[in-house]
Amino acid sequence: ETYVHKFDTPVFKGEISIPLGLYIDGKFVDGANGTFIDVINPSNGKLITKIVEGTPKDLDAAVAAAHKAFETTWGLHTNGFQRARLLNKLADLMEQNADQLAAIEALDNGKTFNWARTTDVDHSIRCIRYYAGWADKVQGKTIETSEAKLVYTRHEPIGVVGQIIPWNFPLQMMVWKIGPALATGCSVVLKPSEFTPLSALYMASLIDQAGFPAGSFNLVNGYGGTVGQAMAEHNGIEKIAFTGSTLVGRKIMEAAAKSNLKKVTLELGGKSPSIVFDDADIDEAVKWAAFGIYYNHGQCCCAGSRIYVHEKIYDEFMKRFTAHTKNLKVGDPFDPEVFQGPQVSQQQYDRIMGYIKSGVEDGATIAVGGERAGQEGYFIQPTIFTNVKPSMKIVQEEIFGPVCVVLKFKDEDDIVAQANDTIYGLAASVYSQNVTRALSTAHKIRAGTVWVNAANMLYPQVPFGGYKQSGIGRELGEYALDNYTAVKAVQVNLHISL
Ligand code: TXE
Repeated sequence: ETYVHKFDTPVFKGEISIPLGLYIDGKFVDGANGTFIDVINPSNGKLITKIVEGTPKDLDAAVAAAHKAFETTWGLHTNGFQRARLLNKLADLMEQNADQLAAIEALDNGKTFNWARTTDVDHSIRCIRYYAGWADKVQGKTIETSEAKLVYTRHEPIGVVGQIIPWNFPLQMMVWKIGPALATGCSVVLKPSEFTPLSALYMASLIDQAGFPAGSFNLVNGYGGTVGQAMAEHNGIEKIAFTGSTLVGRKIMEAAAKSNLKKVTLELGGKSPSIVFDDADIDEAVKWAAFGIYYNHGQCCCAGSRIYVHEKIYDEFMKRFTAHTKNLKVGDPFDPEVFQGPQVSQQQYDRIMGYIKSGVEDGATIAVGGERAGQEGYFIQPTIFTNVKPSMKIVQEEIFGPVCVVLKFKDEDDIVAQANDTIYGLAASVYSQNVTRALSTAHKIRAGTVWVNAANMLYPQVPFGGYKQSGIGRELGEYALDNYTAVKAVQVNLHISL
C-alpha cells in the first residue's frame, strides 16, 4: 500500500508516492498485528496518513532476514567495490529525488523546504557518497611479531545491527546510521521515529530500487517502548546504534547489558554553551549564535542553548541579538520567506511551553518571545531568557526548542568552568578574534565538537559525538567505521626455525 501526497506549494508542486508498510527481506509487508500509527502534520495538527505499525514479531522477521542476507548475499559475501556501487546508486537516486525528499521532511517534520533541501538532503547525499568511498578502503594491518610468524588483522563487518533514530533530522539520522553500516557490509534493521517515518519509508523504496540484496536493509516502524525496546533486548542483534534522549539511551544500555552484551553507541542530549568574548565580531557572533539555537527550531542535539556574553559587550550584543531574533519569520514550512516552522509534535510543543513557564516561575525575564505563534499547529516564537541563574531548570536541562538563555560573564578564567557546568558535552561555540584565546578555550571545553566563530556546521567526514552524558562513541568520519567492524587478529605460524 502506498500513500500519494499532492503538494501544491510555492516551492514544490507534484505528487509523491510513499510506501506505508514495513520493509523486510526486500519487500514492503504488513505488520503482524494489523495496526497502524497516525502520522500527523505538525503545521496543522491534522492526520496525513497512517503507516503500518511493526511489532516485536515483525522485528524477529526482520532480524532473521538480516541474518540470512549476512550469511548468503551480504557481509563477507560482497566486496567493497560492489557495496560502493550500491551506495553510489542510492546517492544518485537521492539526487534525482532531492526535492521530493525535502518536501517529505517539510511535511512530516515541519522543517522548512528550503533548509531541508539545502542542508538535510544535500548533506545526506554527500554522507552516502562519503561512505561509498570508504567501502573498499576498510583494511587491517600486518603486525610484526617475529620472523617465524605472520600476524595480520581483518576489520570484518560486525553482523546484524539495530539502528534507532529520532524525529529531528529523520533523513540525516538515517544516513549517518546506514552509511557506515552498509559500507562495511553489516545488515541493517532500522526503526525510524514514530513521529516522522515518511522520509525513511521513501528512502526504503530508493534502497529497493538501487538493488541492495534482500535483507541487507530492513525497516520496522513502531513505537519506542515496543519495537525499540525489543531491538535493544534482541539476542540476534550484534550492535545497536541509538540517537535520542538520554533517558532512553540508558534503557538501551541496560537492555544490551541484560541480553547479549550487544555493542552500543549512543548520541544523546546536550545543553551546549556559546561563549562570546569581548573581542568577538559582534555581528558575526549574533548571526551564528542565533543560528546555533534557532536552526531546525531548536531541535538540534548540539543547539547552542546557553549563551554567555562578556559584560563589556553584553548590552550591544543583546540589542542586536533581540533585533535579529524578532526578525525571524515563523510559519508555513513551504513559504520561502520562513525561517522557522512548527515544532515536531504536540508532546514537544507542550514540553517546550512547560520549560518557558518554569523559567518565568523561577524569576527569569523573557526578553523576546515566549508565546505560541499562529492559531494552529505547533509553532513557538523564538524565545530569549535573561536574568537567569545557573541553577534554574532552563539553564540546566535540554529544552529542545527555540529557547535560549543569555548570561553575562566577566571573568575569563571562570567562563570555562561555567560552560562545563553541565551533565552534557556534545558541542560548544567560541566567538573571539583572538586566535590564542579562542583555541585555548576550545581545548578546555569538555565537548565532542567545538566551533570557533560558527555553529551547527556538520560534515560527513568530521566525527560527531558526545563527552559525558551526551553519548558514547562517534558517528561520521572514519571513526564511525569502527562502530560497525570487529577486529580479528590472524596469527600464522610459518614454521621457520631461526
Ligand atoms: O525522544 P526518545 P522523545 C531529546 C530532546 C527531547 C527529548 C524527548 O530533549 O525533548 O529527548 O524526545 C525511540 N527503547 N531528544 O521522547 O523517546 C523512539 O521511538 C528503544 C534529543 O521523542 O528518546 C524514537 O525512535 N527505543 C535527540 C527514538 O527512541 C525507544 C533527538 C527517540 O525518541 C524507547 C530526540 C525504548 N524504550 C530527542 N523509547 C537528539 N540527541 O538529537 C523511545 N524509543
